[in-house]
Amino acid sequence: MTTLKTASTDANHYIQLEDKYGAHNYHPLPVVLKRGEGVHVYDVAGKEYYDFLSGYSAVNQGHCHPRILQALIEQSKELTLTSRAFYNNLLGEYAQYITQYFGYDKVLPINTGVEAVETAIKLCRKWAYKVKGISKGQAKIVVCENNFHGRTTGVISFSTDPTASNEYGPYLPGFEVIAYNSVSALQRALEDKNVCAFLFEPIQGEAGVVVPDDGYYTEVRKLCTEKNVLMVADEIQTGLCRTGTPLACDREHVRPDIIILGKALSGGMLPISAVLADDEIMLTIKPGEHGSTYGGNPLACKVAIASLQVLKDEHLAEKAEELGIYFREKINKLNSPHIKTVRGRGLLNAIVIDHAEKDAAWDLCLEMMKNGLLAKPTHGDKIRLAPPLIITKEQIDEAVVIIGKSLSILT
Ligand code: IF1
Repeated sequence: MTTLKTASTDANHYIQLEDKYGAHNYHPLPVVLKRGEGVHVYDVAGKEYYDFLSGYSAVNQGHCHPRILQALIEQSKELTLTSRAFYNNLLGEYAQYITQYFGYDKVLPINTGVEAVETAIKLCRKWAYKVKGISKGQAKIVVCENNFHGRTTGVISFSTDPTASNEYGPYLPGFEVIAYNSVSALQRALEDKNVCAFLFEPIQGEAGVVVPDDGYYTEVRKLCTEKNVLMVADEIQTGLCRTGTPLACDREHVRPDIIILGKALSGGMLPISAVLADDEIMLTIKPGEHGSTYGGNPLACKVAIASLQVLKDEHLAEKAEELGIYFREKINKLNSPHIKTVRGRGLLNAIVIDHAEKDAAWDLCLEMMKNGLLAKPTHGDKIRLAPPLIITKEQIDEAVVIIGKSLSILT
């Protein structure tokens, strides 16, 4: 009988356990976290850190937000899972709340972000055949270079990142890759009558927080409308106030045909994702044609309502917009020769490191960790900097001091 060792303050104990018994599908920073509260996380030795990754934008509301936690605790004592074989007293209320919150007819509740992306792909194909009238099996979806939409074999089939897709073939057909932020490339792609949808990230997160030109969403909307092609916004990372507006597409007052949400929809409590669309699209899937064991479970419904209420009641979109501008100004004022640029919208930002040493970004993250701030490089020379949206101006000041101090290791 294996006995769980008593809690240790020795980080190596936990790192070695994970190394021995866990798959090696990540390369984490050497820090072992035990507690989170608001913008801070604490390691097993009790050291405090600013969390500038926020669970990849899943804890926009801050770690263990009391109001979301209360919803989780209360509902977990009542009923956590019914499956969709039966109705429950929360799914209808949640569906009404979230559809009115974002202004769509219906929601399809699911669990992880990539499941929601897969669901959106299935909806686009159903709509292609049953509404647009594309020949069965011929529907095409246009996607962008350097996309990241999750890691199922279907979704990595249209990834352009070899690390995410190599040696996972054979791949799902029916996708065309075009340049991101290129209206002309989209225009050309939509000449193909078999195209049913354009799936894109309003800001490319994994690619290193790549922000498209102002007006891109407006142009995409116009082209998709003209060509009767569904505009599908993956707002899993950019949505829920992260980029300074409730949805990133709100910045241009553009309404996609399908919105995909995840991550902060639960405030980091458990996997909750959702696909929002109007009836013409959503009702192309009939009973029994799609589903999931946990999709729409009452615990997720309760937690998601609380998570959405917190975003609104605490004005987190406005805060992200104001503090994002402040943060980028403060980073620029560091005038570091090793920061090529800082870019982003709201509190989804990244710095691009300029240094001959290829591991410079990683080394900087290790130094920031020592100085009490956690962030991680993406694609080599970019470091995503995305704290919970509840951060204060004073805490940003402290964080920028840590970043500035840590940059000194890059001689
Ligand atoms: C990892 C980052 C990556 C996403 C968008 C769908 C999904 C994600 C725009 C899938 C997930 C996570 C996954 C995580 C690292 C992180 C990430 F950009 F957020 F940093 F990878 F690009 N659409 N993003 O960002 O959602 O199934 O994970 O719930 O896989 O390493 P999921």
